[in-house]
Amino acid sequence: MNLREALRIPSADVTEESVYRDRRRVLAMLGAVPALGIAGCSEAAPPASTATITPEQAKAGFSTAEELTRELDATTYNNFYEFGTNKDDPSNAAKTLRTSPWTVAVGGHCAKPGKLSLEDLIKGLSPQERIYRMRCVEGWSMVIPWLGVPLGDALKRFEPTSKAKYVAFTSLADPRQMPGVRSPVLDWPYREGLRIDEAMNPLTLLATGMYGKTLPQQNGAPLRLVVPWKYGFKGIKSIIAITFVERMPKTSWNMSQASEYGFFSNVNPAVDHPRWSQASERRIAGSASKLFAERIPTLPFNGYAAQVASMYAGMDLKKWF
Ligand SMILES: Nc1nc2c(c(=O)[nH]1)N[C@H]1C(S)=C(S)[C@@H](COP(=O)(O)O)O[C@H]1N2
Ligand SMILES: [Mo]
Repeated sequence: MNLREALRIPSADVTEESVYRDRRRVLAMLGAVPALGIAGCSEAAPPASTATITPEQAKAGFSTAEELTRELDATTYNNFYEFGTNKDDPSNAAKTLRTSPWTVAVGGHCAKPGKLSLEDLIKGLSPQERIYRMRCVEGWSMVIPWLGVPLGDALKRFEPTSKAKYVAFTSLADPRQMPGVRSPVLDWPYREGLRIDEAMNPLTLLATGMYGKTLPQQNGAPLRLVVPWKYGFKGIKSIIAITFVERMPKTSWNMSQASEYGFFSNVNPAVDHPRWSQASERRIAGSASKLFAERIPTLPFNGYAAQVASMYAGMDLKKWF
């Protein structure tokens, strides 16, 4: 009998947030080790619970005691335009995305480029749970428990050279599996990028799971980026290529509307989107209804200023929005 059976945890069904919370409490008592949410090792869910955040975790920004978004909301209210532009399109259409085998090409300015399986990309790195706020540029936010590895730990192994000033990311764009890619809503494939120091920041996560389980397709399985101090669109999903580059890479939303979506896109209540205010957000958490969730003030760098503001010292954040 494995741990999952012992705890009578259903493996297939969508677990409600309350069940997840209970399970984490039980696992915390058992002292279970955190596991990456990848196929085959998902039975040991992470031990951390919001009740047991250490002062160190809180200081690092790795966790928060804020109310979690319900798993059902985080997995049915999505932006993943490769599967359509409505919030429920990804959860309805992405189940057919084949996430295994999955290969990631890592190249550009580095000493050890390579094409690796997802398993090899993260092999030997210590899996972590991070409970992060996620603020979408559209004005809503969630609190999501992710599983993954720090991006910097994964990137260091490729030995980026001094020419690696930025990191570019590319999503899969397969029209046979992704119906949205057949429409020119964006210039496919979806592309994103970070400055190298942002990529190496301890908060930046390469996620393979959420809510103690493997990442669902609609949330960017099997591998997506999570950069909690930036608007959600920087968190590129279903990554197939990571490239070390010298110049600021082209990014999908900036290419589509440069006046509305900057390269940096740090969450900033003082810089409004040209078509709406960014001063507050609808927090989708707990039993709050998605469309009428309470508005709360948006914080600079999404509340991670203590951890990241120093990277932007001396920069005009209105100009570099
Ligand atoms: N490839 C790809 N990545 C993407 C998107 C997308 O359309 N395609 N949408 C982005 C946006 S706008 C947001 S807010 C987050 C949403 O992540 P979630 O659905 O897991 O909450 O994914 C981001 N990553
Ligand atoms: Mo977003």
